[in-house]
Amino acid sequence: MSDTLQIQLNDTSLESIVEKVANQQRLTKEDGMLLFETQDLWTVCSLADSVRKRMHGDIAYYNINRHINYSNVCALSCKFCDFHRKKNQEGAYQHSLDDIEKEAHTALESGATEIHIVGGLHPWLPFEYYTDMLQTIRAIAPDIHLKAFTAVEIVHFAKISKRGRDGKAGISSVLEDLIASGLGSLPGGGAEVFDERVHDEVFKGKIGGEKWLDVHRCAHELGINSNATMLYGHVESRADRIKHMMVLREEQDRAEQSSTDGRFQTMIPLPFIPGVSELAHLPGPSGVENLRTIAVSRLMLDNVPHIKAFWIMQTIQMAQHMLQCGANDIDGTVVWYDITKVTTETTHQECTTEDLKRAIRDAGCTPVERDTLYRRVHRKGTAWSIETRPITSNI
Ligand code: V47
Repeated sequence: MSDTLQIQLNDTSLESIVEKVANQQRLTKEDGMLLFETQDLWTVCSLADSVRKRMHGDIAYYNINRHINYSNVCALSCKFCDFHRKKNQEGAYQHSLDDIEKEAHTALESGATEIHIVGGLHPWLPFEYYTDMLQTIRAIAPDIHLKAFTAVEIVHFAKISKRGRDGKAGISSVLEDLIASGLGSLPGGGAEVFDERVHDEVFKGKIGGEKWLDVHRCAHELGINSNATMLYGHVESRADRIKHMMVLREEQDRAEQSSTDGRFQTMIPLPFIPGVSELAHLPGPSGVENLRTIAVSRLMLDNVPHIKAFWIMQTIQMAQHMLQCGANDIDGTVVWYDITKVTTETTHQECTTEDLKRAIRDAGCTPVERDTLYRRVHRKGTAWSIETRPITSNI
């Protein structure tokens, strides 16, 4: 038994990690590998749970949101993706601004605090389509936070608006236009795994880790927050996952040491869902690997406040387990989601607030409705207001 944390160790090689966690010391990449390789999963999850409790007490978050996938037409053909279609291919779609307007009205009427917008790299839509989309929603629902466009889309916008896809100036100028149109923060998508071998094997043609980080750095410098994802359980190794986490941790350190206001708020490990992608022959990660990856993320990313178990990809049942293994957020009501489908064939993937709250309570936590920036939402039916003071988290 460790003196400092009441954990029954089955693998004594974890002793020094237990001490470090108890003393709030930073873990090394070697520690990270040990956490991935040990048979003592119980200790790994218990340690992550202790960190989650220290940071957030018994609070776990959900939000009332809606996802909009505006188009699945994409110039890229990432092997893990079964969302993308080529123009004129069966199933290809692109939503008009009228569709977006209807969705904004529905979001407003349902009391959503966030709309999460992402799509493929559409080869022909002009940049104005995206600024118009944000402005259209903003005009209908000025209080709803718009978390929109992955770093991959931002680089694509710099290219189609002829600001150059390589320079930081072009990226910043695109972000400035989007912010002026209503953008509130960047979602974490498109990071995949920061490794060149995996990039070349699975998502060649897409921006790599450095460019992805450039976009998020620009966003942070412009004062908006962002999230980070890691797509795992395909052809990457556990060492690649640790490297990915170390890169994110360093980037967050850099942001903290600089005078920028924006930060990574949330890390979202995304388990590869084979679907009918080109990698459909792979099994995808097991439930146990999913638990472990959430726990290791919590332990390694000591400077990122939130770890999200995205219920759409993890399932609500696994997300509940994850609330006891390091996660403190399960995302929201979602409603429409087209990128992955785990338990359904349709894009209608919705969880009611009652079900989200019950799932959180059953996992032993207290559900708190948050907005995108992790401020408490006070709600009376579909009317809501935000407590401006952030909820304390001991990072
Ligand atoms: O960028 C694509 C991933 C991402 C598959 O920021 C896949 O709060 C698994 O980033 N299996 C989009 N993953 C989702 C995303 C996200 C989700 C929830 C919350 C937030 C947030 C961000 O999904 C893509 C890609 O990395 N993805 N295909 C697949 N077959």
